[in-house]
Amino acid sequence: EPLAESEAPQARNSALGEDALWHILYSLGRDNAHPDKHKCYWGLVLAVRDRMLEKWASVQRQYYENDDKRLYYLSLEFLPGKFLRENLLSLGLESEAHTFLRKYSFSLDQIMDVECEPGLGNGGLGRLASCYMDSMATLGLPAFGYGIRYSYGLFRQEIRNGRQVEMPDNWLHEGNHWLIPRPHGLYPIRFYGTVHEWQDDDGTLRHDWRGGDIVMAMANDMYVPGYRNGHVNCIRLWEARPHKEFVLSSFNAGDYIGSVQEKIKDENISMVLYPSDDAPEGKTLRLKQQYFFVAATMRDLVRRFKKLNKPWDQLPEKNVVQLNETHPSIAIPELMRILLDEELICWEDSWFICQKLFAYTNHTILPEALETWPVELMERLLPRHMQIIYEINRRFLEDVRLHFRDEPDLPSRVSLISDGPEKVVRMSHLAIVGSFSINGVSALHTQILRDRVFHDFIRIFPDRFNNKTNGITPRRWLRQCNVSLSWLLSEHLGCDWVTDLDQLERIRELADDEEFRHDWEQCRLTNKKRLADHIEKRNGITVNPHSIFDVQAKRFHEYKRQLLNVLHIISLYNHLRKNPEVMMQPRTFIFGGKAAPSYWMAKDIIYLINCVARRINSDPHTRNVLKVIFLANYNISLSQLLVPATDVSEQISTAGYEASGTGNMKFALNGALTIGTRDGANIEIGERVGQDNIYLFGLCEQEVLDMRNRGYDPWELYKNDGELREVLDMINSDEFTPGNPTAFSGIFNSLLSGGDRFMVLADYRAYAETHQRIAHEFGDRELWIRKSILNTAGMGFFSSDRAVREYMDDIWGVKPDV
Ligand code: 26V
Repeated sequence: EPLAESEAPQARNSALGEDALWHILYSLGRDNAHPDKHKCYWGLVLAVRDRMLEKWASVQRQYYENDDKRLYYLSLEFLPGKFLRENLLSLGLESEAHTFLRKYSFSLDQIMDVECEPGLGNGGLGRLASCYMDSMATLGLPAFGYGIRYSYGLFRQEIRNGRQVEMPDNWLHEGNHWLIPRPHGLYPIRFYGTVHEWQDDDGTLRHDWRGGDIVMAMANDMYVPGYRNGHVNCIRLWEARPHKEFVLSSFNAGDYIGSVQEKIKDENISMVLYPSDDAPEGKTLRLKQQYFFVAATMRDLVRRFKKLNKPWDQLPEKNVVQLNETHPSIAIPELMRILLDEELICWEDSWFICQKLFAYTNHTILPEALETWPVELMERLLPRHMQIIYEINRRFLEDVRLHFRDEPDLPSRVSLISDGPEKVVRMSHLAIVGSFSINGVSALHTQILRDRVFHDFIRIFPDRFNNKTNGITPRRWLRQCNVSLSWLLSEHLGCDWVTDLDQLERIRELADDEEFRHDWEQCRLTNKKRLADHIEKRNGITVNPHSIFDVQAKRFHEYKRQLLNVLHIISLYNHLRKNPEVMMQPRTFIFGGKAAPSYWMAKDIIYLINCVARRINSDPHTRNVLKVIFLANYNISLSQLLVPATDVSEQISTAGYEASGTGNMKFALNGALTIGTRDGANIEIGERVGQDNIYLFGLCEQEVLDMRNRGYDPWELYKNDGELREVLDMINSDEFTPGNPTAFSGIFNSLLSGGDRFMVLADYRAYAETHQRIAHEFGDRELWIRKSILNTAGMGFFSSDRAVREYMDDIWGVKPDV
């Protein structure tokens, strides 16, 4: 908690390098005479950390003194990427770091190899949380991130014989000094147990949750500096620790091994991130993770609030909680439990406080991704919460019946509990009923929430729904990952674009300047060569940096339609083999992404890509014009290499399925042209960069619905499109898997039989034609570079600074404190 002014630490005034050397000896206990790159890295980390900590301490004090309203951002996932370069940049310490490293002949790039990346998220949702944390610090908001310190992040992906193999990501094996453990002041978190009823002096019925198992929650803090503004915020990640008393009682009973086993079981809760970014697995451990981190977080919030000595009704005036998806939505009944059972506040007042405190962001409309939990499980694991959920529901449905008398079906549709063979709690309904704000993440997505997914709720709570189109941080996704382009931009614009991305508009006129276009192209080429080197090293394949770098990098999912991309690549290959004399624009197709370990279809698609790649890359007739690369273990670091080197960005989900996409923004910001469907934020990107500078194709969301209603018949397309048929027949033969003709029959059937939900073939022709246009226009260098510049120029809107400002003004009501 905030230090009193007199105890405030003195700001460091020694040189960064001096401190690094000091830390190598005194903090790490290593000889600092001739530090190797590991020592230099760790020494630097500690020296940078000192500078963040002193700022953090003074910022905390400031929040307290200014009685600021605080934002709590609750997320089961964060994907911050590597820290060192980002933190040096934000703190303005880059050149000091270079000076230090030069003394020992290391570059920052070499040093960065030592750092491992925290993979505490699956993809878009976790990365969004990190972009927002960066913007909140840069805007100087009193904001606190909360999540779990998983011992194992998302699995490391290896490709063996073309197939994905999952390896554990033991990211903490060397320790991690960016994370500060706080072993003092742990919170006990209860599971299972029973609810006891009692009457207070006024005869009011009270509840008390007792017994069960206790697990301790320990904080690990990660710091997020704002960009050159002296501001530092914190992401608090909870780690599960064994409960001492519990262990002791078993010790006394003489069961030594048994008690140690219990201890290990408790630590399981924060052991590993669930590696699926859709279909929730419905496992008890996952629900335990959710409650564990939420309960510890709410304890922190309540503890800080109590120190202010304010009446409870001011809790929502001094705090706001943003729920990243429904994963932390158990926070709503948890706060109710605290207010009702511990603070003895009446239901009406407690519920009033809750509904003013919480806000919920939805990130998906895939029905299988909407979270539910069996009532039976909830009743056992969190008996008091289940009672509270029943009561919330009872009162809510009573209200609904009263206001919508002529709609007898409405209550069952909006109920927090669904009937069916197994009763489940619908977490999205809980989050909607318990929040004052519900937002989608792109204009189209929010519209779909209004029209379809949450249509009933729009009528019940018309004022709660709003849109906040996603954004990305320009610090990591331009300034840091694309140094050459950043310099060029700053040369013409000054440096303010880093925190005011709308400034990029001013390069629009430079698109007509030949010299600028030349410089632009050189930057892009530098980045492409760097990627080509990486591909050579990792995949042993030489690619032509002048070819079109066409990239699809994202999680593997049928709705994202990596298959559409592969089908087209195969047809290009066929075309080339049949017409060896035609000149074709050389193309390099690059894939990256992980499949959930139990998602067999997605893993087959990865296998197909690798088989097609092997075949095409080894064909001497086509190898100068066509290459297919699968980059293993796609993560933030790899993305930072890929994004600035991409010419064509593939954003080809079935319209209506991708809530927003944020990769689409990263590529376009760095001057890639998008080939995309009218889905998620692609639509808004088109509006900002101009329709001439984006390649939108295929069915729009309404057309997808219409076609589904009319009856989608992929066989018809198969029969009528000879080129497509040939490709599909190749997949359904041993063409890419000699001797094994059924390797891809699952994929073949998914596209043709059973009416493919994602309608891959429906968009095939439009997609292929659009690619033809792209190849043609890429050949016109002036035209292409102009379009590339206009993409960057138009992307200012997609800064996470803009997005966070909208959240701040429309939802949170917090103010910058810098
Ligand atoms: C996540 C998880 C995580 C692990 C366990 C099971 C489970 C079930 C559902 C979900 C929902 C994930 C939703 C998600 O990641 N959505 C993505 O969010 C991005 C940021 O808003 C957005 O850009 C992507 O379009 C959207 O797919």
